[in-house]
Amino acid sequence: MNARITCPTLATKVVSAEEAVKHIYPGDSVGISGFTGAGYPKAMPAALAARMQAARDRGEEFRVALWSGASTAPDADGVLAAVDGISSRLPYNSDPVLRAEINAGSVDYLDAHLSHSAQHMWFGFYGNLDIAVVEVTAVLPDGLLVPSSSVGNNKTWLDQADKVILEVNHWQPREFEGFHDIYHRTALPPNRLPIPLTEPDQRIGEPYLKVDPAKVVAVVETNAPDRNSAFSPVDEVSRAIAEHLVDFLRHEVKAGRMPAELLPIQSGVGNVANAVLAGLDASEFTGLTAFTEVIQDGMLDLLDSGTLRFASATSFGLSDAGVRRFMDNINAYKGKILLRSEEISNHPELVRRLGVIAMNGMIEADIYGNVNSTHVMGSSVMNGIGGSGDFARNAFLNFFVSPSTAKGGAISSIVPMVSHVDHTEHDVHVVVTEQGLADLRGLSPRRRAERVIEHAAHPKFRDALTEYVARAEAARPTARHTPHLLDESLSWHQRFLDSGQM
Ligand code: 0RQ
Repeated sequence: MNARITCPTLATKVVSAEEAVKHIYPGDSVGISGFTGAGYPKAMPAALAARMQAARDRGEEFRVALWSGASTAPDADGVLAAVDGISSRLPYNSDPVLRAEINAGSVDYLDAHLSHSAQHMWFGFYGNLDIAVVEVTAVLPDGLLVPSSSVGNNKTWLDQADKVILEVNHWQPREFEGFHDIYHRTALPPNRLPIPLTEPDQRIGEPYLKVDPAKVVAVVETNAPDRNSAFSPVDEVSRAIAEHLVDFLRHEVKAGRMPAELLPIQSGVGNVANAVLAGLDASEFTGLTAFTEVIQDGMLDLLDSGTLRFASATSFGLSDAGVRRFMDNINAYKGKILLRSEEISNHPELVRRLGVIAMNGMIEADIYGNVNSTHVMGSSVMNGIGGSGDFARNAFLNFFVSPSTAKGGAISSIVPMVSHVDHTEHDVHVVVTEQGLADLRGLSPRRRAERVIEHAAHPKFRDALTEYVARAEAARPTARHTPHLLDESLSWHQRFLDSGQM
């Protein structure tokens, strides 16, 4: 028997991807594994895309609703989007082909808080899940599943789907067994109990995923790598952002608001977030923990240097070099990393209890502290809210980071009014750009505006922002709590659309 598939019942179900894909029909809801380019099915998406193309060649429609943990990769979202095979998508996407289809209006995108996606499935808000396609590392004799490089929503998809296709990926290290903590006690209101996690490194579940073998219609073997994109090298701007942020953490420790080893950190996706991790690594901080979503290259650096002693997440988001480094030293990382379901890694109850320090990228912030993480010029989605809302709203302290300008200086990331709101002024604590850091805690809207303009806006746009507030205050003496000129508040965005310059 195959060393990776030692369950007699499931071993009899091994077939080719071309055979397995016959279980997926037009109009199905398909729940796939995958989170930031890790742990997504490697063979089934291409086989499904080929089946869709063949149907299209016969003049038949073949699209599916695609659900995942978060983003996947060109050989999952990408191949399906290329044949226009996705009718709707949740809860997060970063694939450029699919993004273009969403922004062209041909795909319905449900951009959801990641902590909500599993529970909304359980609540029945998304309808029936016809089939789950989940990558695993191995199938054990009793049918237990060793998860692979991400957990995401796999537990929920396996529990809830009518049918299941397993992909056993021989490329994933067999040593993954023991890297996961799967909490199987999901309960629905009014029967929910507290989740018994009080430390980032605590195990509250089991190392395995479970599936009813009767639901498994096929097992497919693969041997293919995860595909994550590489990060841009840390530049001057992101280094300055990281320095402001790390300095502020020092200040908070000195002020007695957090311990010397900080509180558990969460770091979002993107180049700037990765640079912030590099900034922490270069600092004197040591013995930190992470309660986060993604282990990116920067997190491995922190673990290697001892800056970080433990990381809880739901996925790896490593570059090719990062994957090699992890694989070569996998046993040294055992006990320092745990991957959990995203309903646990991002759970508001746990983020609040642990007092997480949340650090996430943004597209833009406004002078009053509202943050847009997802939309360019109000209408085009970039990636999605991901876990940023789960962490930001419930964090002990949150940071939103971005260069103060975009597109070569044509766009100010600090605007009179954000063109889309993901995180409201009530949620946002600290806005950081390369210009400086605006600590908005405990401030009224007008005081926040002063601080954001002075500390975060690019000098080129500062006067115009200050003047905007002054004119707004003068215009309506009885409306000075959050002064706005409604006919002008989004004029910066319109000017960019009209002229290419804010
Ligand atoms: O686009 O590459 O086409 O030029 O946005 O910008 O500066 O490289 O920043 O890689 O850190 O990503 C918010 C997108 C930032 C990310 C975002 C354009 C800019 C460029 C990227 P181009 P940068 P980063 C947990 C947390 C939401 C999800 C989240 C993100 C591109 O952090 O997706 O936080 N966050 N999840 O040119 C127009 C502006 C712009 C702008 C930047 N003001 N106007 N375009 N850009 N600012 C992880 C998960 O949940 C999985």
